[in-house]
Amino acid sequence: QDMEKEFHDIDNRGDWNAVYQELAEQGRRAEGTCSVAKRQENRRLNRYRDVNPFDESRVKLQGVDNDYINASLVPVPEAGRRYILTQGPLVSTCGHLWQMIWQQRSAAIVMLCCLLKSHKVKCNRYWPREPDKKKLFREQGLQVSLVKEERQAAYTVRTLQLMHIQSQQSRSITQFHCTRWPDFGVPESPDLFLDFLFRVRSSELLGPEHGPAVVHCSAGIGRSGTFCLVDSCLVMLSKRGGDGRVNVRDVLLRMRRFRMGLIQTPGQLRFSYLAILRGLAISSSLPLVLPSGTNRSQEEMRVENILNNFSAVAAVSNGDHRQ
Ligand code: PTR
Ligand code: PTR
Ligand code: PTR
Repeated sequence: QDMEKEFHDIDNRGDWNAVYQELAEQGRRAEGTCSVAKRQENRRLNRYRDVNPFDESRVKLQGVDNDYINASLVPVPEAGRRYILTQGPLVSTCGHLWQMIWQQRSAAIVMLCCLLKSHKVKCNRYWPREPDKKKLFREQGLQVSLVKEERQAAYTVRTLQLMHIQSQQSRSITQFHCTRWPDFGVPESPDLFLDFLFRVRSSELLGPEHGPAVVHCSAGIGRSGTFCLVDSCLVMLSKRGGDGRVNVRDVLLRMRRFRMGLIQTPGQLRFSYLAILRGLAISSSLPLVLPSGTNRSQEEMRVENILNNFSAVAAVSNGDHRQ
């Protein structure tokens, strides 16, 4: 496998820092504008001043005066995946998060951070703690209740019920909460991470018959980017069969066209390779959710456009790289 060789080469050269910095630089050169995120009235809706959705790929709330939420739609067509990456909500944006989940018809939430770290709030709790306590989001006309909670050593799975009050319609939303992954860090081992990833996948909620899964950590870039990169690369490899290849760096750069800063450290990049290699070795025996036929919507054409623009940029920077 090319990827395995690439991994060991970089390891032997002790070069992850340089590889990561170069990728980050290439990513930054291709970044879009974030003018809506930076508007005065939206500043308080961002957890971090320096982590914003691009105008082109931000998810818009519907039917409201201000459609802004710090969330980006990240499609990976080669894997048949679409994710919404978003920040851990603030007290004032929990209702927006649920509104987005309702409107985008998402069925899964992948949460990769804890609520607190060293007494600092990293994400506001947007779900009720106990089954008999419902959380009401009056402004959005939505109500959330906890149906079931299953605790494992490294993650918790919660079944939540999201109700649209006016229509009395309810949907089940599954939240997969990974509880042992510090910001700017990596999970304890690839196997522990894959255990979580395969649990998420076996729910089949990442598939194209549902709205995009909502993936978040605190800023919605470092850990969320790592999760989505590993998931996508593993799907691509399984679709391509035994000796298929995937260029991890290219996949990441493409994803970074839709949300800035995906993967935040050299260690997270190295961990992604490790998890993909390890996942490849064990995935043959596990069910993967394969995408079925895709319908070309207007949105897909838009995505293709963004990617085409990107290819031009990537071609230039890859050229630089080979010299
Ligand atoms: N840099 C953030 C901002 O732009 O508002 C502020 C921030 C504060 C970011 C704390 C991260 C923080 O947590 P930690 O230091 O644990 O990463
Ligand atoms: N956010 C609710 C409202 O807007 O009315 C209030 C609320 C908050 C209700 C939290 C329940 C809550 O659940 P818990 O007590 O478990 O935090
Ligand atoms: N300015 C913040 C900082 O650098 O601390 C932004 C930030 C915070 C970026 C957390 C990434 C973070 O990690 P994650 O995306 O995994 O929550």
